[in-house]
Amino acid sequence: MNGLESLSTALIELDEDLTLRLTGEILAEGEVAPLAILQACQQAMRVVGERYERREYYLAGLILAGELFKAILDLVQPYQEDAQGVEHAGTIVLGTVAGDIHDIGKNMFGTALRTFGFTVADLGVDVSAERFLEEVGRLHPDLVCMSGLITTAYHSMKATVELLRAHAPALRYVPPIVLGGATIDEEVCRYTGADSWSTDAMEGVRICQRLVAARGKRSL
Ligand code: B12
Repeated sequence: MNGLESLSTALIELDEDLTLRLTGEILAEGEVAPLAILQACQQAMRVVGERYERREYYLAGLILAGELFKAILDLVQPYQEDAQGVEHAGTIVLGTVAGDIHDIGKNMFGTALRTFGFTVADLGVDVSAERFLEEVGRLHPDLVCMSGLITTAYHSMKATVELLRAHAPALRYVPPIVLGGATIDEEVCRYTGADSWSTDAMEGVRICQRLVAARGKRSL
């Protein structure tokens, strides 16, 4: 088993000490890109979720997995490139939608966006459609990005898309809307009426870059 596989197994087994020790060792060796570590851990989180679904893990397992992933992020962050010298790529309003408090993936995506020069207004979690509308009206961003992982989130996303579009005349411009989070797919995207979606932070950044390029970026 290579280092990443061992790390993934340790995270799936919720072995706190081993997970943090292996993360530290892999980072110190410097042979694996920080992003690859996070991608492996993201896959491991899916397995934790599946075990929860099969009732092999309980809520405490989800909570511990979340805490472990945050600790891994803290260890990996200093090794990631920062945005120094990167040209302003556009402005994004980001949030986890109403009824949903999952924020690990949203925060990772926000960090990736900033690394590539985007200015991100992160509204946090459990963000109502009205709050999104308020911030879009205030900031006139290039894009709106919504994160959500539970079924309830799909309805909140749809309600937010509809509210923003209903206010198109007052806003003058409704920016493209991008969805993300482990359980989002094409069907959810179609249901909500959003413009694009991804379950991967880096792919999400590329989608945002393409959408901004298609129209030309705006400044705050
Ligand atoms: C950790 C976790 C929790 C933690 C969250 C801690 C936190 N601060 O976020 C806690 C314990 C709080 C939790 C609670 C619950 N959870 Co939970 N949770 C998970 C778990 C295991 C991992 C989520 C995670 O952090 N993944 C790692 C991150 C990095 O991945 P990610 O979120 O997908 O993000 C990546 C991409 O999607 C992308 N991305 C993220 N956002 C965006 C946005 C845009 C625009 C773009 C482009 C990209 C993008 O970038 C990230 C990096 O690549 C998932 C399982 C899974 N499949 O992921 C279940 C899961 C999401 N949870 C689930 C459930 C059921 C719950 C609860 C209802 C449990 C309960 N009975 O209370 C509650 C809901 C609480 C609520 N109201 O929100 C289910 C949802 C099923 C469903 N379809 O409804 C899942 C899928 C588990 C399962 N398989 O059953 N959970």
